[in-house]
Amino acid sequence: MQTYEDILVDSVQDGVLTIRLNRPEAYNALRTQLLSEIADVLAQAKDDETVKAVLITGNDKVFAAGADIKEMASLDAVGVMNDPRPAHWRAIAQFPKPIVAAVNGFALGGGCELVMHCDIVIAGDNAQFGQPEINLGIIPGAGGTQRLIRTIGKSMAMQLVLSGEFISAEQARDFGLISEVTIPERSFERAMELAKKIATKPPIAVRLAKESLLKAYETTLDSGLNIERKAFTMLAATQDRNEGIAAFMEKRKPEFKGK
Ligand code: CO8
Repeated sequence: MQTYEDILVDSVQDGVLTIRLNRPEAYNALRTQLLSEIADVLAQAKDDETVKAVLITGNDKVFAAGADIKEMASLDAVGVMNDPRPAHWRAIAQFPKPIVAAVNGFALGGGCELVMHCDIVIAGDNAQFGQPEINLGIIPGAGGTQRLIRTIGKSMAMQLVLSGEFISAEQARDFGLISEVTIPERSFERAMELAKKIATKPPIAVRLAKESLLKAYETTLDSGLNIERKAFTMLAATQDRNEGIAAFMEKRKPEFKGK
C-alpha cells in the first residue's frame, strides 16, 4: 500500500484494513486531498480479496471536525459546482464491504457525515457529534440532511442541523447514530474486534447483507423485501452457504472461501 499525505493506512490485519485520518493540526478536517485518498484506498480495497472489512478512525481528540473550512472559503458557486468531493463521497457510500468506525472526540459536519457513511460506529464516551454548518451560513453538504433524518428521526435531525448543537456519544447511541459507547481507550480495540469478526464471515453473504440493509433507506418496504428475497435466493447458489450448513451439521467451524 502506498503512503499518503492526509491518512495513514495500516497493513491488512486478519482481513481488516485500517485507515487513520491524519491531519491533527487541522482537527482532521476533510480537505479534498484527504477525501481523495480515502476514495483511492477504498478503490484498491474493493478489488483486494485479502480485505474483508475496513476500519476508519481518527485520533484521541478528534475523528474529523468537518470539511476544511479554510479550503471551502476559496470556493465560489462555480467552484462548488465543479467540486470533486461529491465523487469521493460517492466512492465511500458505494464501497461494498463493511466499514466500521472508531470515533473519539469531535465528529462534526462532514465528520459526522463520514460517520453516517460507515456501517457500524463505536464511539468513546468523549465523542461529540454535530452538524454545525448553520453557524457558517451553510447546510450539511455530504448527505447530512438526508441520512441524519433517516437515521435519528425528524425532531433530533432538525435540532442538530438548525441549532448547530452537539450531542454526546450516549445520546448518539440512544438515537441510533452509533451502536456502542466505550471508554475512549477501548473504542479502536472494540471496533477492530467487530471488524475482525465480520472478516471471518462468508464474504458474499456479508456483501449482500450490507447491500440489502442499505436499500432500506431508499426503497419502499415491498421493493426492499424483493431485494432481500433475491439476495437470499442468490446465496443458495454459493459454496459458502453449503459449507456453513454442512459445518453446522458436522459440529465444526466453517471455512468460508467467498465462493
Ligand atoms: N476546517 C479547517 N480547520 C479546522 C476545522 C475545520 N473544519 N476545525 C478545526 N480546525 C482547525 C482550527 O482552525 C485550528 O487551527 P489553528 O490552530 O491553525 O487555528 C485547529 O483546527 C484547532 O481548532 P480550535 O482551536 O478551534 O480547537 P477547539 O478545541 O477550540 O475547538 C472545534 C474545536 C469545536 C472542533 C472547533 O475547531 C470548530 O468548531 N471547528 C469547526 C467545526 C465545523 O464548523 N465543522 C463543519 C465544517 S463545514 C462542513 O463540514 C460541510 C461539509 C460539506 C461537504 C460538502 C462536500 C461536497
